[in-house]
Amino acid sequence: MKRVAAAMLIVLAVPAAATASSAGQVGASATTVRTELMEWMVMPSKSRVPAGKVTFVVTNSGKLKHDFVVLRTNLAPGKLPIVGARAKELGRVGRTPVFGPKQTRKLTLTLKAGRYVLICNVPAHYMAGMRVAFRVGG
Ligand SMILES: [Cu+2]
Repeated sequence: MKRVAAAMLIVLAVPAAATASSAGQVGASATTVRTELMEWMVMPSKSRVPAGKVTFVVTNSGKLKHDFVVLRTNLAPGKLPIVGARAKELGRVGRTPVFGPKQTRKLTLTLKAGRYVLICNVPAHYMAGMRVAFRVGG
């Protein structure tokens, strides 16, 4: 929350015209999105970031093993096709390995503007609710 508040103050301090031009800028430094995984949720600290480098710092706050998959898709989070007990990873741009409780994995990706869905794709976890919409740019 502290980081969000600081970012809002910066935005407020910059004149409107400058804000508009900086919105299209592909940042030299990565935007950090802290993300928690648990049964049965994927909870990013931000739901929207500028296009460019994004570092997901993903913590497993649950009791089971999870993974974290980033998909670029216009489909709604709950509408991905299912194959067996997993979501079909259409438009996948990155993923972590499966990792255990209380562990953290970092995933740095260069993301284009568009709609994304963040999921855990351990069998049955996507269907149980481990999915969320995410937006880049625009
Ligand atoms: Cu999971």
